[in-house]
Amino acid sequence: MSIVVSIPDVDKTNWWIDQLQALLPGWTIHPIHDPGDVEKVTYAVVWKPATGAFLPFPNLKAIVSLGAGIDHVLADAELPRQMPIIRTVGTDLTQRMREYVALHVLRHHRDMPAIAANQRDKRWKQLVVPPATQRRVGVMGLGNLGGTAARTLASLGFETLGWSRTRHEIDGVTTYAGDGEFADFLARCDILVCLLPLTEATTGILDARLFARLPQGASVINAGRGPHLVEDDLLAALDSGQLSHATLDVFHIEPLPSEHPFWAHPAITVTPHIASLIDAPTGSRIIAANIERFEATGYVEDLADAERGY
Ligand code: NDP
Ligand code: OXD
Repeated sequence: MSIVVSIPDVDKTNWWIDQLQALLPGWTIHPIHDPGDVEKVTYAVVWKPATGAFLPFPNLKAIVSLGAGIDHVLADAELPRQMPIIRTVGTDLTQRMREYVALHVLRHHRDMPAIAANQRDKRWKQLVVPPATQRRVGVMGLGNLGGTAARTLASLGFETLGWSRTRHEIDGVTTYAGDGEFADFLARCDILVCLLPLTEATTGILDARLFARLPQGASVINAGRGPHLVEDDLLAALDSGQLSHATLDVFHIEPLPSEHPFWAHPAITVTPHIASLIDAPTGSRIIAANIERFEATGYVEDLADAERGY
């Protein structure tokens, strides 16, 4: 019985292999490029696997995504059909994301980019902002991460809204569902947070049409996936003043190329896909438990729905 691990960063691969091996002593764990007996490989733990990465393993039972998103697995055109995909989620991931969302929503709410610019110019200017109770924050995606982020924002006093594909009920959050309620939701978002999975339906969702539906001067935080955003539409909306600021954690190309205009844009904050970055000791505990449970029962709660795309 063996497990292969595939992560683009070699140092990280070794870190994860060591952690997983300590937790799964009955298994042999290999890097995917040196898998040992391919017949024995029954699980693959992966982040952004190469196209065709799973083809050498005829007895694979499941793929484990080293994260909540599975878009990087579904991107493989040669992915074996009907292969179960297990997400790696848990309270550490949701805790980190709620911290990130609270930090950046508060930063936009309290106009910190303008205050920081004033400090650079040694300008003493008291900006008056409304209290959180008069600031409307909308969260796109109300799953593990978006649902927790919305609850956190509501607990900070924000007028909190949430939008998802199917209807959700969350205390203190006004919820909207489906395409039919999308425009009403957007019209009420002074700050918009994207925590959607990347699917056919959500690719390019953060575009000129969406920005035009937000109140003028709104700001946007994208911690979902880079391809949710149409980059030129964002630059145009910032130039025209329709948007005041954007905080972006995820990008079409990661790492963000050094010549990319986002790096130096005064109204864009770039963070390097760290909104909720799971560490190997924590993630390995979740993955080991999921592999053991899947091995024993053929089921885990964190199974993704590949047809749905998340
Ligand atoms: P979940 O699967 O738990 O939740 C996804 C949510 O998005 C659900 O509420 C779902 O609606 C909603 N949704 C999906 N498609 C649509 C649609 N077409 N229209 C409206 N709503 C839709 O995912 P998580 O919360 O665990 O993670 C969300 C994403 O966050 C991940 O896929 C990943 O891309 C990103 N992520 C980013 C990280 C970072 O560090 N930047 C870290 C981890 C994840 P419904 O509930 O009705 O099904
Ligand atoms: C994830 C991520 O999907 O880190 O977990 O982006």
